[in-house]
Amino acid sequence: MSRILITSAIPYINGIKHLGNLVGSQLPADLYARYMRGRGHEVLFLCATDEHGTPAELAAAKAGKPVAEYCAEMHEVQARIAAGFRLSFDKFGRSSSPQNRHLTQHFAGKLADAGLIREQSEKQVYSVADGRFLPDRYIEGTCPNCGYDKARGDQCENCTKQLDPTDLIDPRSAISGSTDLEVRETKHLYLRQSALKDELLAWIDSKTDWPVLTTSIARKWLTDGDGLQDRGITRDLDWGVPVQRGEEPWPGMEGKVFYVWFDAPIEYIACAKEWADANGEPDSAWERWWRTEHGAHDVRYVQFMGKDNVPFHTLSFPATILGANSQPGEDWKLVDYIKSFNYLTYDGGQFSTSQGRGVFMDQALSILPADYWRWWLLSHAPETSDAEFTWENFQASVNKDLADVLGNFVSRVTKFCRSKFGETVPEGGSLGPREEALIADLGERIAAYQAAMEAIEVRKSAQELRAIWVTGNEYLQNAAPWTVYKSDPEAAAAMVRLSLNLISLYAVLSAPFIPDAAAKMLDAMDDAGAPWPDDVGAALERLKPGHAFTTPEVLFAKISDEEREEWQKRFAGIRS
Ligand code: B3M
Ligand code: ZN
Repeated sequence: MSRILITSAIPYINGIKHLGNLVGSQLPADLYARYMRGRGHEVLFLCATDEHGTPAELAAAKAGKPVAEYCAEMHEVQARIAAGFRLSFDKFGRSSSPQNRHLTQHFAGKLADAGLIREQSEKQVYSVADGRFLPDRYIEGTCPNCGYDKARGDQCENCTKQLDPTDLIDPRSAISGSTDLEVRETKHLYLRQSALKDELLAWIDSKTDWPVLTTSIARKWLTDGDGLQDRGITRDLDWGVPVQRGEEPWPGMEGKVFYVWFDAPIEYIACAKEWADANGEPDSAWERWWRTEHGAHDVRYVQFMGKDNVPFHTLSFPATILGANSQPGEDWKLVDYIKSFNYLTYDGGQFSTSQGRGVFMDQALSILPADYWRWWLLSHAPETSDAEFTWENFQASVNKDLADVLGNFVSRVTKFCRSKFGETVPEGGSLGPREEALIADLGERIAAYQAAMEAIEVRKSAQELRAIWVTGNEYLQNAAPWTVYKSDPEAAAAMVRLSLNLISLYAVLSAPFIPDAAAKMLDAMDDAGAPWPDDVGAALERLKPGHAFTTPEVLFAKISDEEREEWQKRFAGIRS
């Protein structure tokens, strides 16, 4: 048994995420967490809301609410929707927590002690019309790197380059659209990332097993052009973690806060403390996950994120960790594996939060149960390239994979058994060559499924799982117990017994993808707690003759053409 720490990129607080966000971080992280728990490993799965910075301020202003109140409400909304999608976080924390404030100030203090923070007087954009400095996202303009004309002050979402607001060409205020902008003097803290460039490059170079998507983005910003630049880590905002040097005030920095991208990844750590605190556990309970000298040396730490978040996780956050670790007594864990994703597109265009285009998490759950979405999204995860959501494809996958293959198997077996033998596992008969072949085949397929899951190859895992379902269907089709029953009821009983056991086995294997259906299947089989089928033969003899079951309701309803067309229309426009 090993210990696995899993984090998903923490979603911004400023609204409900769309399915593209979900499939790029939280959902595959959940798949992996559920799988690893299923294999008996000790897992700590953390996520949180990312509550600071301009996105939160802007959204609160739009909602006409004080920002703290807005964040508290939206955190509850996001937590409820996450629960609806069965995201099995051990803790869904908040980056505005006292724990994160404390840790963020702690890291800044250690980085300063290490000589990795410098002060810089700089000229910053001030909007005369808005009466305030315009940091980050309050400014839009043209990217100096790729020419994209809607680049934000913190990053260009087109080419992923990290930017500073003054880098933008033709800047305008995102609040008022005003171009009446002046440059005024203000003082900020900079993280000297450039001093860590060689260390970071060596670290990335050592990650030969990482997805190319992850390492290529990291290498690009480490080696391209002027390479890794120092980053401003403070802002002239009210909402955020107040700038302090550990417990001490930071002279000259009064009234400023840390930049949201400085404190957000530190929330991965703070979230573990939030988790321990909520359970009344001492610090040692979370430190054994995060501090190498406190027991975390053998923890495997895996992060999940969309490709636009990769630079912050391969450069900025590791710079924070490496820099702090140069100080005595600091022993923070670096990530061991970063799984990143391309984008999911929607019906020929982009999903867009700002434009309200696509299907959002709450809307998805309002029309169909979580499992339907989980299955489609994970089996079409944008791993090696972007993937497209279309309603036709969604309908086809749900109807074929879930209803025709898995659902149909469960329904046929249980109904046939009920009609011929009653709702108990029948006795008599024995396994023949066909069953031996099935067991051997399943053994190989399950090994392939496990290998894909361990490698976090999400699409491939889904294909392997589907192949396992198909194998059972084919067995049933060829064995045809309904025909055999007429001449040899004992032989038919053995086939049905094996098939009923197969339902439990399918439930256990499928639970990481479709947890609700898996729970229903185990419930029907009265087999909650069925273990991972390390030995397929033994797993298929677990439910003994005489064991009672119930015939489940339809597991997956098919999506009709009328429904598909109706949803296609309903979600064609822009969310208001
Ligand atoms: N909140 C971006 C996002 O929601 C950002 C991720 C932070 S991870 C530390 O996609
Ligand atoms: Zn760009």
